[in-house]
Parts: sequence; C-alpha cells; structure tokens
Amino acid sequence: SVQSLIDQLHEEAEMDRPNDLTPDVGIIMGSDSDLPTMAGGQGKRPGAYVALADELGFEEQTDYTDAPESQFTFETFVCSAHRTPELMYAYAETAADRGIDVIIAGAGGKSADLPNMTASIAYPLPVIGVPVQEKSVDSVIGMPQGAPLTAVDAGKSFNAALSAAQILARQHDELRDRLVSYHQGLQTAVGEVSRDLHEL
Ligand code: RP5
Repeated sequence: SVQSLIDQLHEEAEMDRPNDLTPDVGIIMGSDSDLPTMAGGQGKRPGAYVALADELGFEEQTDYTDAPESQFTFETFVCSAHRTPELMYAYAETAADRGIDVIIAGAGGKSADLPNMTASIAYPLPVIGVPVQEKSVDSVIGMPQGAPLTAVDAGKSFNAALSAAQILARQHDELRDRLVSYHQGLQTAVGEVSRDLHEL
C-alpha cells in the first residue's frame, strides 16, 4: 500500500547508510505511462536510463539495502502529485537522508506538478524537471521567485540524466572523465558526418 511505501522511505532515511551504498540519482515520475519517456530505449527515444546506464555506467539500484556493484547508481519511483500527494511528500522530504544527491522528476499533462512540488519540498537538493509532453513545459518551469527548479525541454530525460551526472561529477573525477569521453564521442560523430558530406 501507499502507506507502507511511505513508512519504508522514512525507515530508509533513518538507516544512515554510507553514501556509496545509497542511490545517487532518484528518477521519479507521476505515472508509469511516463516510463517510456523517462527511461527510453527499446525502440523509444533514448531517455534517462540510456544516458545513465549505457553511456555513463550507472547501475539501477532496485533494493535500497542491496550493495550496488557500480560506484554510481540510480533508482526509479512512481509517485503522483495529485493521486498520491503524501507519497510525493515522503519521497521528497526523505531524499537527502536516503543519500540521493540529485532528483530527476518527470510529469505530463497540463498540471505537471510533481517536479516543482518535489523541488520545493526537497530544497535545497537539486531537482531537474522533465516535462513529459510539450503541453507540460509551462507547468514544470513556472516557478515563483526564490523557488528554483532546473528543467530540460519536453521529453529530454536523456539530457536531464547528463545534467544530473554533471552535478555529481563535481565530487567524482571518475564520472567527470566519463562525461568528457561521452562529449568527445559526440564530437567524433558530428565530425564524421561533416567529413562524409564533404566527400560527397
Ligand atoms: C501526469 O498525468 C502523469 O505524469 C502522466 O504524464 C499524466 C497521465 O497519467 P496517466 O493517466 O497515464 O496515469 O500526472
């Protein structure tokens, strides 16, 4: 039930686990219908999972008490600002104590409130908002003065994941090197396209 999830989040927050055993990035979304956009891959446009797992070597941590193999990890959580407000509140208020360093929050529709509500509750933890659709953009980015939320363009959970990794990389040289390699790969790819066109 929702209440048992809420209780579990609070229990995990009190465990005081060492940072290398807790998820680094929390990916949350308002509905499992957001999952194709928020995760991506398998025929869908590459999303946050593809950026983190395939490009940067993150491991998905499905059990908070399992020791991850990878140094960098993420977890996924579905909680709706409107259908499960208490669960959203519990996730956001326990995130820092559960060891989460950055939250990526996606929601769709015209009332895409999960990212901005989460940003206010989890403050000062950084939250990167992903509008799942074009019509969700204004709802996600429309924050009042003093209540910041960083956001990417509609559907760009891939970029949200890269931004989350950039924040983590401030304290992890290994991750910084992986991001630099990823960017160099982009440059090589664009360079090859231009070279091929030139040869035409
Ligand atoms: C939003 O409503 C969710 O983030 C989702 O994008 C949208 C529709 O949700 P479902 O009706 O598909 O569950 O809150």
